[in-house]
Amino acid sequence: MEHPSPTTPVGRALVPVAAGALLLGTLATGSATAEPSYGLYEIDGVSTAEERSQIAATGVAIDHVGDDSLLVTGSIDDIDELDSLGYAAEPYELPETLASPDPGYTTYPELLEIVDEVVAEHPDLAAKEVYGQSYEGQDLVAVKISDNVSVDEDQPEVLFTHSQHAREHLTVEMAIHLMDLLTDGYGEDDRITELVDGREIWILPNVNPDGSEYDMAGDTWRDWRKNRQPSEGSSAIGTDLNRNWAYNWGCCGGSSDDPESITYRGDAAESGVEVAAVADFVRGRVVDGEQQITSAIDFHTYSELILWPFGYTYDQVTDAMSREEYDTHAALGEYMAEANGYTPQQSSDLYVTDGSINDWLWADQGIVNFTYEMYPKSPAEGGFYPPSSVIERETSRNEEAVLRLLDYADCPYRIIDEEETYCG
Ligand code: 0X9
Ligand code: CA
Ligand code: ZN
Repeated sequence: MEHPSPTTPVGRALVPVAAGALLLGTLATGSATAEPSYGLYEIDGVSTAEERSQIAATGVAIDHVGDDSLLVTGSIDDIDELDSLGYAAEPYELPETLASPDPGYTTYPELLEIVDEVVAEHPDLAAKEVYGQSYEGQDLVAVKISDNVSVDEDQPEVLFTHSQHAREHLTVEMAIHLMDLLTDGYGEDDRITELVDGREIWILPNVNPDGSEYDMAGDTWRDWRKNRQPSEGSSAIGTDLNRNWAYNWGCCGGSSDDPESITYRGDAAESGVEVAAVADFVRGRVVDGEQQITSAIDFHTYSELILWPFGYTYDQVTDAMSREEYDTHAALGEYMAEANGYTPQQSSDLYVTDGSINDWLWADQGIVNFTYEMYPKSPAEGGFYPPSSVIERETSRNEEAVLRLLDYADCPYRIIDEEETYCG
């Protein structure tokens, strides 16, 4: 069933729409419809991770952490709950430069064409694998990049996942940039040639195509985060895929059990069809009892951060994360951050989340892994919707950082000089 767009059609991509109009239009639809209405709010006087986690536990998404303030996306109900906790949230207007859907960003049909082109141009280096279907039945595609790409060679594997969150379109551009870098750079650049020869690289360029398409399909961006799957017993649409992973799912107040919430964790762990498909794909990389993927990055926007597990707890060391394992994540995260200028930290330093991909990839699969929160650093630079003119600069910016992860993929523990213990 289709629901009317909350905003007045003004002509796709031609007429920039002021952010205030978007916000008011969104709020005006009320909270009882099947399309929950989310708004952007600022909360002042918040400076600790504990306060931020308490705020996130109401079901809002924390979009940005400032020195003494927060930006959140949430429903009116969430804002009422925050008010009763003593947090005053004020509607926040994005800068006027926020554009309506910008044709410089790649749509899902365009992405599928690009994937086919890359594979056609580099048949020995790049291969496409359909690893499942989205809720709406679109193909979910993975691109493998390696020498002898059609053979499953015994080489360390690296995973890049993109666009769990629909509105984080710059992450899809990052995937395209990596595909081009690793294929066009092969035979041109010695380091890239060696890495493509010695690794098997999996790029999942958009794990939430239904959400992306929905976010782009209106006359203004829709600020959509979740997938497009209905929930049991509710007319609300969408699961926050990065709260739906099967490690300590829903454990710790880091997600919402309300289908209307923008951080809804889903009806059960892996109930999100796209999460189940990616999780099956990852489990499928276990060969002879050994997970082939050693390291991974999950790309998000925004705030310019490199984050590592765990997100469900503030503790660094747990039964599932030894001191050396933690130190490996921190050292690799810091080493990559030197290259791109992002801020490295444990993900719960920001706020507690549960059911995130980071926690599952590490605790369930033993994969050393990171979340990148890409450009911009602040909402004033466009938040989730920077102009497409930044794409080339902000994707190139991560080349060296990504190559550093690929360098260490033979044995991430090498970065703390523990390759003999862990990889010997
Ligand atoms: O909340 C998320 O899922 C990620 N941020 S976003 O603004 N892209 O939605 C951050 C995930 C990393 N985990 C934690 N911060 N715990
Ligand atoms: Ca190979
Ligand atoms: Zn995200």
